[in-house]
Amino acid sequence: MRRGIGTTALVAAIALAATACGSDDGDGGNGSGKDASGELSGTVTFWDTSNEAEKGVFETLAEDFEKKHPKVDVKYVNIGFDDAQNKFKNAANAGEAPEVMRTEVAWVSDFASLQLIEPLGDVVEDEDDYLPQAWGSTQYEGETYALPQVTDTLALFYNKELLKKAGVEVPTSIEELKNSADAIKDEAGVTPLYLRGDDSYWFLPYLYGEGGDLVDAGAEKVTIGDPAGVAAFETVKDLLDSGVAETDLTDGYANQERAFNNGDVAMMVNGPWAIAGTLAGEQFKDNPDNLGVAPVFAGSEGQGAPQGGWNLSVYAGTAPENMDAAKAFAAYMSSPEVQQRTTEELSLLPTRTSVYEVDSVKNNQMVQFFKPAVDKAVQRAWIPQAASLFDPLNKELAKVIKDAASPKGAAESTAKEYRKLLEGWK
Ligand code: TXT
Repeated sequence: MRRGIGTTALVAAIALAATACGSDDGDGGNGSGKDASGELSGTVTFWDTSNEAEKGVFETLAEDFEKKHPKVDVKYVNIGFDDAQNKFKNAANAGEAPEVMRTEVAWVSDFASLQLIEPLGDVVEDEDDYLPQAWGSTQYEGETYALPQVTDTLALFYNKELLKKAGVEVPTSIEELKNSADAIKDEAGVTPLYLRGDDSYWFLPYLYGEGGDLVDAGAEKVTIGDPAGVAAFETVKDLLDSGVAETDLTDGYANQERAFNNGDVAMMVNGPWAIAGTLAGEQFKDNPDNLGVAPVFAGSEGQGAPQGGWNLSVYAGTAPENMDAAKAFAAYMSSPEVQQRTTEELSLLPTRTSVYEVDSVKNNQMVQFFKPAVDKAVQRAWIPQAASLFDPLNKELAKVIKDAASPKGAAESTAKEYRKLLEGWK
């Protein structure tokens, strides 16, 4: 298998550095991570957060690294997404974190600010091959702390047959969604949209659609409490109260996937990580062309979807004899060859410009949709608190859905919690 340029250059650089260090024992005597022949060696535990549909591919990729480096033992552990951020922090504070961690874009600055992950500026040989928006999430205080793996955003997944049965077009705005709702309910006999009520990441397109955002990091200003924030909560409440959308306050991801895959709803908002699971669903497994993907509908002030994605970071407490192998593994999982495989096998979006030039990637229908979408995804504030902004927002969104808070009250309460998290922000 052809190694990616990045990987070859990296492994050569590490081997050269090791030789320069005069390390030839490989048993960690002077922390080289090289055996007598200069071959990479060591043990790397990799905590992977990929989902059920993805994890088989990521485990195989980890095994393939061992085939390239027989003296490296990679221990693949799938830990799922839900509480992975806390799990890593707790493990790191106990000195037991994995050498390599699949790190969500909002976790890098958090882990780096706590000095839990290793600077990786010496590892990268081809920084200019990364998409700027993906690279941006790896930076903290001018240093590189992670290597990009996949980038993503939210989009509108729709069931072509159900919309055709209703005689409606794919809605490009919330107004069009509302205007087509009766036809979808009456002619196709399903709820038009599943709206995630238990995860406020899915609230962001409604906020961006009203011209708002959670914060203005440049101005160190909390903005969720502004009129756009109120309007976004009002939009969500209106869609649910009018029956245009349905939701759940728990298990939203699974409920959304089941409702859409079974044809109980015509549309859902989701990302590239959901493609594999959706195409295995009852409505699409025998007819993949029945799945359509379009930009998330616009609001009254514009259209927008958030940037998400995943990087690889290396635990700062990695034993010296394992550090070279950990860095080489992180670089491999961020390499062109691995990114090409995760697109070919899972339709995930690469973070490297060079990979988009490969025919199998260029011709992937989901890439053809999602690449323009990620190129215009709304950049988020990669501040250490970025991840923590969702907990208060989740609580207020649930209150609005349960009629336990007004849209205005929810927006103001969220803003108040943010000002506690972001000391000194206006
Ligand atoms: C804890 C944020 C977005 C995809 C697989 O892994 C909380 O539980 C925080 O970061 C957003 O970017 C996108 O790729 C797929 O492979 C605990 O109780 C925390 O995670 C996230 O920042 C993601 O970019 C994978 O692709 C607190 O004490 C926080 N959780 C945001 O998370 C996208 O992530 C796929 O990921 C603790 C959480 O809020 C997240 O949305 C994600 O979809 C993944 O499965 C301390 O504060 C509540 C929220 O969902 C969206 O789900 C998930 O499907 C924070």
